[in-house]
Amino acid sequence: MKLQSLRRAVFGLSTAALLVAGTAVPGHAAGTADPVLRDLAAAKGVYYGTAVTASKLTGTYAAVTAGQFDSVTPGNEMKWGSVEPVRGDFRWSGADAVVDFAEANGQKVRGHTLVWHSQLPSWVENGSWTAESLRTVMTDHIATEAGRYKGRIHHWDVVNEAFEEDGTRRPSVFQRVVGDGYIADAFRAARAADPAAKLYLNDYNVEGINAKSDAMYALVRSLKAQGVPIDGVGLQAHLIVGQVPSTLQANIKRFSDLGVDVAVTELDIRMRLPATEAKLAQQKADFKAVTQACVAVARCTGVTVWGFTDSDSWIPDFFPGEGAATPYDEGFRPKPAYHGIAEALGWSGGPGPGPDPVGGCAVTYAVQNQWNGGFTAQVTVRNTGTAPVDGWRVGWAWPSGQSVTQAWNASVSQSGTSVTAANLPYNAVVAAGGSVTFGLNGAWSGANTPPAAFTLNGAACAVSMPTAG
Ligand code: 9MR
Repeated sequence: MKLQSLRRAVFGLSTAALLVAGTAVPGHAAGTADPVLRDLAAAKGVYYGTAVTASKLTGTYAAVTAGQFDSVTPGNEMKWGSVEPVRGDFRWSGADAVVDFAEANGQKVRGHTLVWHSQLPSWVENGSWTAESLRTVMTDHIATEAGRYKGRIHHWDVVNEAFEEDGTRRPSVFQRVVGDGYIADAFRAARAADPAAKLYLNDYNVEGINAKSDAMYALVRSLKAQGVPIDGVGLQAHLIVGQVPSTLQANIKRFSDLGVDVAVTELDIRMRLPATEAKLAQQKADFKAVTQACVAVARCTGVTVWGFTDSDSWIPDFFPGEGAATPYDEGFRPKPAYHGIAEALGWSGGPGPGPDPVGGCAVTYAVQNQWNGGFTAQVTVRNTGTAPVDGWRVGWAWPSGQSVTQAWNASVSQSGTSVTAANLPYNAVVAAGGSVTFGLNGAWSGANTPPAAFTLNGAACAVSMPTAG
């Protein structure tokens, strides 16, 4: 079915991005045998997710998000400050866009986050509240937001970052005004709003066994004893290269032994720039170790990376001089970390030694005819590598909601906005330096923006547009 072929079409997207960017990055072999993380994860009984930025969900960014991951977390779009910056003034478009994208691509959504001291609107932070009035504002917010997405969210981060490093409660406005009980109140409100969602307590620097995770452990035990509906603990995992806590797996295990699920919710592993081969190799081992620790414990449900590409990471802004914290580089090329994740998920076809395979492709996309609601396009794919291609799949994402209605000289399928065109028996082989052309009719409305990016057997192609629009 189509999703499967979409995933096949986008794996390893990055190799030939070197044609576009013009620079090769050492040690990043991304051959056409690159694995699909979401399929590997599913076979291990976990999910593999990424945080996303709603406004970036087009082109290659959308194709990799849909192709590689089976869960998405809106990086910012569901935070209180995003959805209700002014009391009673709701802005759902970003959050809606992420949920719609996920559903179109067969992905789950981690809702992030209902109650947090940060990115909190000033009307909440600075309101003059009594314990009762702030509790009501908080539970109303939960009812509104979790209610809006009822049945469409697999995990909610109900309360985020409730602790200080020494294990005392963070003095957020909720803690100061409502008191210790705000956390139980928040979980009860979330359960009432969306009974199907698994409800998580999420925090950072709680990956290993330490004072902060001890406090979280004690709280979870006490909430469970009181019958408060908590289902899981989120370990954010904003880590530093070479510093994966040695007690990570034991910590996951002790929480799971309390009767809650555990998820790694915001994994990134930063380094001081520039990235070197040695640091990238260590980072590979670190992503692999974190993923393995989750796979090893039955109640660890999955891992989410906090941005899959270095071009969409919070690290350089918050830690000057540091970065390169995600599994794909800024040009969407998989880094060794990506293969480390795949290996932890059971993949054994790692790239061999030596340089990237010589290969590449160049796509010409021409709209030959366009009328109200319809168009005809011709796609020519040139094999710019030095070896013939035997069997091809060309992938792209429509930027403005187009759909394929008919195709010739290729077998075309579409899932959500993502399209895969595969060879027919008579045109499977494309000689080195040769090309293949296929055509399609499509439907459009509003705009008929040409695709910005194409892949050939998972590798990105150079693109030219002789007849845009
Ligand atoms: O990724 C988010 C970034 O775009 C925001 O600027 C930042 C503001 O605090 O929040 C980032 O996400 C945070 C997440 O919501 C909670 N854990 C820490 C993450 C990194 O700051």
